[in-house]
Amino acid sequence: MILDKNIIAGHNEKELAKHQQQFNFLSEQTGQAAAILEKLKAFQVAIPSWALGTGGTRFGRFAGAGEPATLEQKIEDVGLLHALNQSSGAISLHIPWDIPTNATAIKELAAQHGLQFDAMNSNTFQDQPNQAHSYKFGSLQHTDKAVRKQAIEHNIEVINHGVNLGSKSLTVWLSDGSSFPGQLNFRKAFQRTLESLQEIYAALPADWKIFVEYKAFEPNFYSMTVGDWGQSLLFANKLGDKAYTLVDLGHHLPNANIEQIVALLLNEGKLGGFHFNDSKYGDDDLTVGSINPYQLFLIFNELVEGLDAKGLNHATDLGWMIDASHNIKDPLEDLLQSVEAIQVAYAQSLLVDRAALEAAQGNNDVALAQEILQQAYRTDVRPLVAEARLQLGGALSPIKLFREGKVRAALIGERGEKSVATGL
Ligand code: AOS
Ligand code: ZN
Ligand code: ZN
Repeated sequence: MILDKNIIAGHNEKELAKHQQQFNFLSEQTGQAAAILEKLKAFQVAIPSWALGTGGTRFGRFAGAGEPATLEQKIEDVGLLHALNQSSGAISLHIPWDIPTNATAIKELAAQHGLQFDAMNSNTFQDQPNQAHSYKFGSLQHTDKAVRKQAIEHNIEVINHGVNLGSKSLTVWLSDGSSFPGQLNFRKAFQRTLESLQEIYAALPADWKIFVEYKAFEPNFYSMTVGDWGQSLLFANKLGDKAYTLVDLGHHLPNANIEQIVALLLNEGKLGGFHFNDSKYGDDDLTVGSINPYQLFLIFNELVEGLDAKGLNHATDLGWMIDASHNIKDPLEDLLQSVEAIQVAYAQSLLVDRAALEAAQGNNDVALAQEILQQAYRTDVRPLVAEARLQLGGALSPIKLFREGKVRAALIGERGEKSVATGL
């Protein structure tokens, strides 16, 4: 174990005095630290297996050093994150990148690190070696029934892997669509996709959910068959109670009001969960909270309001996942930043004076409503998030300890400089 309890405790000892001062100040200022701490401590964010290596772009990939080459090593990486922040207690796997050849052993290894298996992800956007049919023109939407069948069977295989690991959900992201006008009959493509999804849905265990992820563009550049939340919601509604829409923050057209989308999906009982990331232009390129933390806060503000209104559990009733990977940072540092950004937005949204906001809304007091939100957003809640980590046995300053503890160097020592992660 690269980071044992003593190393973390030693780090915390050095940081404690300064932390205590900041935390006490914040507690006094907000007067509700205890309640927020309990919620923060219960809140876990799943780490995607494919974000543990440096991501590439179509212009190339600059692999990091000591990346996890096997599923076991990916679990070890998430175990390190979880040891540092005590808030990354789950991993989301992608098949066929992460096929668990011995599910029992993999489950045991994950349990040793305190990890659970979050949503399983299927892959029908790439052709795999020895695959009979190509996904060049789509998978679940394909005009050829044999291609659709292959994609359906793959998804069912992913469910089966997930069952063996104790996962409870399947995320389906489709690259299906068209790149040129005239290429596709939209109505028929939708219908074929629906029928394929229905076959996958029929194979879902009773206590599973299926998340239908949407994306506005790329790799198809004229139409995407699940291109926005409306299309996803149509599929989810037609499929049934176990089907939900998944919101990836980077998958909207510019300036979309994501917080409003989220509020309405949640109200319909059809919000399944999130792929958190941030972007300046599109997709899931950047670290959560790195570009638009105010948007993230506004999303959490709707989530907390809606979950509470419906009597739902913040920690367990939605799927909280990260989906981001970029080229130039150490992926583990990047993920520590992402988890912290999510926790900060969550804590800020818990600070919002709900009663006052409701009153301001009722009185159409626009300026006051805005003041109430910004009062919460402009509060530096990082000491609260750090205190939650401390109470759970994590590190007060995870990235600092990651660096001082020379974690990457230790991983390179174990795996070698040239070890490269499978995946994107
Ligand atoms: C693709 O753009 C989607 O965000 C997927 O959720 C995810 O990134 C993919 O499944 C991993 O390759
Ligand atoms: Zn995604
Ligand atoms: Zn994406």
